Amino acid sequence: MKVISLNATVTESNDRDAARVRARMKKSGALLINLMSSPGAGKTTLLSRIITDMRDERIGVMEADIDATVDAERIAALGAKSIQAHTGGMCHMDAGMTEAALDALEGDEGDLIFLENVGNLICPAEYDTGAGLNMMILSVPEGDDKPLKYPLMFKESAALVISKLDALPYFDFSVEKCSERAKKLNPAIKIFPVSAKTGKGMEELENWLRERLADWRKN
Ligand SMILES: Nc1nc2c(ncn2[C@@H]2O[C@H](COP(=O)(O)OP(=O)(O)OP(=O)(O)O)[C@@H](O)[C@H]2O)c(=O)[nH]1
Ligand SMILES: [Mg+2]
Repeated sequence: MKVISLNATVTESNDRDAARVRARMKKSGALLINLMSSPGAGKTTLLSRIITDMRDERIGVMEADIDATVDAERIAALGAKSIQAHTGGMCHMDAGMTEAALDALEGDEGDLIFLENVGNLICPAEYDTGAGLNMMILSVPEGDDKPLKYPLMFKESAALVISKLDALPYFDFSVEKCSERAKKLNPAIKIFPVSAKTGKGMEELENWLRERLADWRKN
């Protein structure tokens, strides 16, 4: 029986699409940020806070979900440009899907374009979307052991947002242990403990995003 492995074909094709997306974003000057996390870690809440705080930047959001339009509606209610992408059952966005979402958003004009990836700690980390920056959220109720169990997303992310910090009194979550585990996988990872609910830690994260945008436009 002849057996062929198609994994490399899929990866190579996605890498070509991702390079095209990245070149497009470089030309437009907008920084595309791929935001990943498990379901309910707080992606849409964090983005809502960023949109409210960073009124000086033009922000667009592409919401990717298997179904529903609630997240895109939450973003649109804040006055930001948003679209909802349905993945047709897929548990992640790849670069071709991201390109189609950018077309729908008309995302070539703007400062920060966020892709809220499908809630999933595994598959999204395996696909380069063409983003200039990968960022992930781990929320306090999920536990500080997640870098041990889902290492790839921590390796692929430039920043780890530890969210729902206001819930620390109710969970056995050590910010220090979690940070150590993440840094062991990815020594360069930036860690931002925040509460999108109270606003704690948001300024540091938002300043860092402004710096990343300036770097993206310089280099
Ligand atoms: N206490 C607290 N709750 C939060 C915080 N951020 C988000 N939440 C709550 O967590 C729940 C999920 O938040 P979402 O922002 O919808 O999470 P998500 O990652 O976008 O979820 P999916 O798109 O479904 O994967 C909601 O009930 C939020 O109100 C926070 O900083 N503190
Ligand atoms: Mg969401």
